[in-house]
Amino acid sequence: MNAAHSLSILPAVAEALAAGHPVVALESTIISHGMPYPQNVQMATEVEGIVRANGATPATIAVLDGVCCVGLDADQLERLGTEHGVHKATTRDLPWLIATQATGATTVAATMRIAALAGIRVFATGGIGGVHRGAATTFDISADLTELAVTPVAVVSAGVKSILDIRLTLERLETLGVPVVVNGSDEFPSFYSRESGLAAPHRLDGAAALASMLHATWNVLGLTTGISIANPIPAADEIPASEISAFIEEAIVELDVQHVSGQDVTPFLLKRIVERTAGRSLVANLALVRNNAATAAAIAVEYAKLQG
Ligand code: PSU
Ligand code: MN
Repeated sequence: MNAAHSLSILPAVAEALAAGHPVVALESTIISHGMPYPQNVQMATEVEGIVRANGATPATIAVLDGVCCVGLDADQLERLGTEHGVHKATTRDLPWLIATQATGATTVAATMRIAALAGIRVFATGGIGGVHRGAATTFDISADLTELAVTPVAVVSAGVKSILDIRLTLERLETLGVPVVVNGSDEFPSFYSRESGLAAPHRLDGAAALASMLHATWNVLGLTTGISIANPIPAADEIPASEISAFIEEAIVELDVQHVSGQDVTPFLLKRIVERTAGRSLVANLALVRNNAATAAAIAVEYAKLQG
């Protein structure tokens, strides 16, 4: 086993990277553990189309049979969306997956790491992980935050879901030295909602301004951190925080009752919220992922121009 055999880049992605054309990474935990079938595979396929329509090449990332794949074909997307026993993989799981030739759907953290290996700088997802409510006793803080501290990839998300403690998540990102910026809003968004009650650490409006911040981070200052770009859900698709909060509280209580812990916490909460909102949360989730894919592609296009 050597590095060349453990990293496989889809030809279309490799060509785009070699030519300096814009590429957008996409994660796969959202496919295998974040949404039900068949919406997960439809979403993954549609989102790749949105990235293309906005001028960039999509690269969905996963580990298949021990190979870190950058760019997946239709059969591979279907496999991730349907196969049982696909591991949820954060960065620390990657060595084991490679060593055992296992299959894993990559979280934001693991996707960032593999994207960086391939030379991809922009990544679109739904929501990032963060500091869980009750972290003072559970110590449950997503490895997405520590990865953002060390891996130079810009992650476009709809902010942080209120299954997490948003205030503490922003504190942690500050401590870790991760630039955080909100696209087009003065408030940090909370995934389903444009509001969270917390101010945006910084605000920029539009892809060109955001790309200039990527350039400043890596090319001017030589920082090696990631960047968290929060892109609020479109107003027409949002679910007010007041409507979803009761469902989230109930799902969190259920965690204890059912003794759910560790890496199962986030997938469990996501599934419960979809069930409790009778699918309404899924519609909002799909809308914000589409929006993030379009924004990320536009940023990748602008950033590529700055590298010319
Ligand atoms: N939040 C969502 N949807 C998701 C996830 C988070 O709204 O699908 C996934 C992402 O892959 C994220 C991961 O990186 O959950 C975080 O898991 P954990 O909390 O175990 O670090
Ligand atoms: Mn966790």
